Amino acid sequence: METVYLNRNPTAKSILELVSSVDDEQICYDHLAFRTFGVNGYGINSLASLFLDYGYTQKEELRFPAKKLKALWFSPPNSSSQDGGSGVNGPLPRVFISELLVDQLSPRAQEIVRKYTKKSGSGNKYAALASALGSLTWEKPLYSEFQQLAGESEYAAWTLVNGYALNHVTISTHRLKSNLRNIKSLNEFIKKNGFKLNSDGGVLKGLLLLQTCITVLLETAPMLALWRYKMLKLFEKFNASTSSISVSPDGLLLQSSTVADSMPCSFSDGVVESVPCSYIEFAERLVLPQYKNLSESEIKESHRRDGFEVGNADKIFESTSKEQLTRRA
Ligand code: OOG
Ligand code: NI
Repeated sequence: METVYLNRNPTAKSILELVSSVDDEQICYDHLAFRTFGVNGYGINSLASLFLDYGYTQKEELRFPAKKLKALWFSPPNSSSQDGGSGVNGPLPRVFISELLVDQLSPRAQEIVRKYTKKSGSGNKYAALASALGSLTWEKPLYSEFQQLAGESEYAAWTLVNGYALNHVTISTHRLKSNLRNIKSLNEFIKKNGFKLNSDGGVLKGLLLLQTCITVLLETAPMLALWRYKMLKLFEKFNASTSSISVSPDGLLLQSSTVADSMPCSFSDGVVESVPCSYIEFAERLVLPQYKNLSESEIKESHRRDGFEVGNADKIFESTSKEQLTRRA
């Protein structure tokens, strides 16, 4: 799966090379992520079964009502045999799999998704194999069908042309050794080298900040200390958002991602058009408050913030959106 991903996504490949040119010891993957159609047995479970059979454990569910998505994440079995290598040869990553709630789409969009999953035969049984081979388990669609889906759900259009391909790998920044272990420094480094990061509209966020400041001011007007504290927190969060980093409400999970690469796709009607492929993500998991007195050398992955966050993920999904792909750097 990683080989297919690196061959198709020059940005992800270059960034991994760039990071290892500075931090040559080991690059650990925090997680791997996949997208699926939640219909006729083609959903999360079609891919999850392989990981479950190899000892992964199912964890929390995440819901994205506006995007009509649901996701599950899986934690890896404890294994120390692989701890020395890089990438897929390193410590086992978490796995994040989402599915489109196809029943909630318009009849026309449902028709397209159901048409291709039906044509796939028993493709869902070989989801992981298809991902590793880089093949779709259904035929290439018509360009008009791709466009129709894209108008309603960019996730649906992405999945129709990319199938079970790895959607992204995530570099675990806190497990790096150089100053890139700080996600902020890593982001600056990536931007300095000419790569574009996924960012959510800065201007809108600015207005939102102003509005929130006024609300907080009104709420806490007689309590100066509290007001100062709340403002400080607000600005911290705002700074993170304008530098493309998503922060979980507890402040312990920090994530950012690149904008997806594009590839020409030959549709079944002969049209060749560029479509979004995959991107690369960065995650920094901070040490949980109850372990903050441990020394640097004592801190293990299990002492850090685990899991995923709906707010962060909601933004990361946009890494393959047209808005991000066509945005000026
Ligand atoms: C997954 C987006 C969410 C995360 O780490 O929260 C995500 C996707 O784009 O399919 O990767
Ligand atoms: Ni991710």
